[in-house]
Amino acid sequence: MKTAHLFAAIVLLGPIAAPAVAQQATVRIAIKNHKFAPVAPRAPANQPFTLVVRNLDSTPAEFESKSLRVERIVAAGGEVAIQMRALNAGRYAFFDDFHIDTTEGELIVQ
Ligand SMILES: [Cu+2]
Repeated sequence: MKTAHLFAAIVLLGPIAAPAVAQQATVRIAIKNHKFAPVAPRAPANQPFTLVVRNLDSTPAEFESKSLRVERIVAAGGEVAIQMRALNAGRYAFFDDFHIDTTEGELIVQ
């Protein structure tokens, strides 16, 4: 029965989940020496995308953006993948809430 249930779940989820993942863009941002790289990453407008924030520093960071409504702690040496909703074209400021003085970035959605 377990095998049959698993098979049924794959059949149900497969066609819906696979195309959505394949089409979605991934935007990557790294944090190094308490600075973002790139400082102004670009993302596609009007479509959901995945934002991956990788922290290369040995201290935790908190990726935060008021306009994007995101606030996520990124462990030292860690990485988070944030599912973003479709955004209008524009510029969305972000920062590391644990190192506000040195971190400043802007997501350019176009
Ligand atoms: Cu915060």
